[in-house]
Amino acid sequence: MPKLLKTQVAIIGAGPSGLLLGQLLAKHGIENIVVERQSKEYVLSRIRAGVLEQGTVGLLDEAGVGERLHREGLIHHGFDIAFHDHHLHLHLEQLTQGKYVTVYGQTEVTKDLSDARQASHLDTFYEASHVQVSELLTKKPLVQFEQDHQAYQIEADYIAGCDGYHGVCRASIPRESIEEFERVYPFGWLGILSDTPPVQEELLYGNHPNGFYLCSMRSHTRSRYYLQCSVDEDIANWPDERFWDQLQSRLPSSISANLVRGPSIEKSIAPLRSFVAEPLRYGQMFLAGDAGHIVPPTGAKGLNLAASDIYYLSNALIDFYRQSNPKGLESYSRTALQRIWKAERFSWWLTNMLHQFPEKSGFDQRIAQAEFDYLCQSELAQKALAENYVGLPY
Ligand code: RFL
Ligand code: PHB
Repeated sequence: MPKLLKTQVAIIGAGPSGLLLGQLLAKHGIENIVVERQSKEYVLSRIRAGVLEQGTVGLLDEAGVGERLHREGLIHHGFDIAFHDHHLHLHLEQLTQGKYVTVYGQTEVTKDLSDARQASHLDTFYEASHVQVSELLTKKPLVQFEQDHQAYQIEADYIAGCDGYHGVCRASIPRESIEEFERVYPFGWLGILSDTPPVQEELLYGNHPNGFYLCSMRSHTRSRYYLQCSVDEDIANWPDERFWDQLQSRLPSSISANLVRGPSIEKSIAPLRSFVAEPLRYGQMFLAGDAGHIVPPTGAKGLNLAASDIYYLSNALIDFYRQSNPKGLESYSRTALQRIWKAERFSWWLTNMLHQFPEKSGFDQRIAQAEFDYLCQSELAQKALAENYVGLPY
């Protein structure tokens, strides 16, 4: 017999979307249960995003988890783009009237949220198997799962599908009730993390004839680097020395001498895709974060979009429970999608300018070069890039 549980909002997924939603709802006295397929250790070991918009930081503050972020996060007032050997500095503060980004790993964001959830004794089921959502068009949607050979059934008012791109929530929506838009890129990012000082103080995105590269960081002593690689690349072919040699050869000559090599403490390949599902609601279930959309990481928008979805969804649920006002829930999908598509456009555009496309003609390469030249010469073009990079308003 399944154990029967009741809650107001059942949240599927304990990534940043699910945990942030749970925390914001709990602050307003709204009951929620989180169900996660993986173990807590696995979730907390994933290395992903690194750049937070001010809106994301504000939400984390509101959720009560901003203390360590403000202590350890690095404020970045700008970043660089290199195109072959040409170099452009984007001064975010000047271009956006005072805005900036914070470099603080998604791993740390997830840890802070997870610690706060544990401290508040909120129900969280890790290592849940056979997770299913059903009765979505009724007033009492259900979540069923197993944990430690015990079956559970949660009866909720709403389900929040925060279970990422490969989750069960979007997959449970009948095909005729959802439309999907997708672009898959013919390359991936090979990333390494190493306990070495970053090659420079701010981030550097570069396009080199051998492919894209990104120099990022987690702290003054921990670097995160990425190289464009082919989608079917075998990571076994990338011993550390090959990675460092390749990165060094792609860096502008003025910078490459500063590269400090060291053993990698993590190495992984991520495919790149643009994807949006519409609408982000099916009956009593809402999709948020990567469950509803994916951007290539070039614009650092994935985690930040997840946060803006949660901003709209948490406020909609709070209005519903506190003031019986369903308007936010009714408009959630439309409102969130407007911001999502703008971030999709930006990430697609930056990806196109900064990567080598194997199938692209000489014409396309000249266009990418012209895009970069225009950016170097036009303050208006730089302002548009900076405005998107620091995050469009909610
Ligand atoms: P997540 O983080 O994928 O979490 C979903 C959770 O749901 C669980 N799950 C299930 N749980 C229960 N039942 C099921 N059937 C389930 N199926 C899945 C999963 O185990 C997981 O724990 O989605 P969420 O919370 O929406 O968060 C999205 C972000 O993780 C993602 O957008 C970012 O990491 C993207 N991203 C970046 N975003 C930025 O804003 N700035 C960046 O600098 C940035 N860099 C990146 C990135 C993503 C990358 N990769 C690996 C794709 C760099 C990389 C390399
Ligand atoms: C990262 O530090 O992992 C990172 C930074 C900027 C991006 C993508 C990833 O655009």
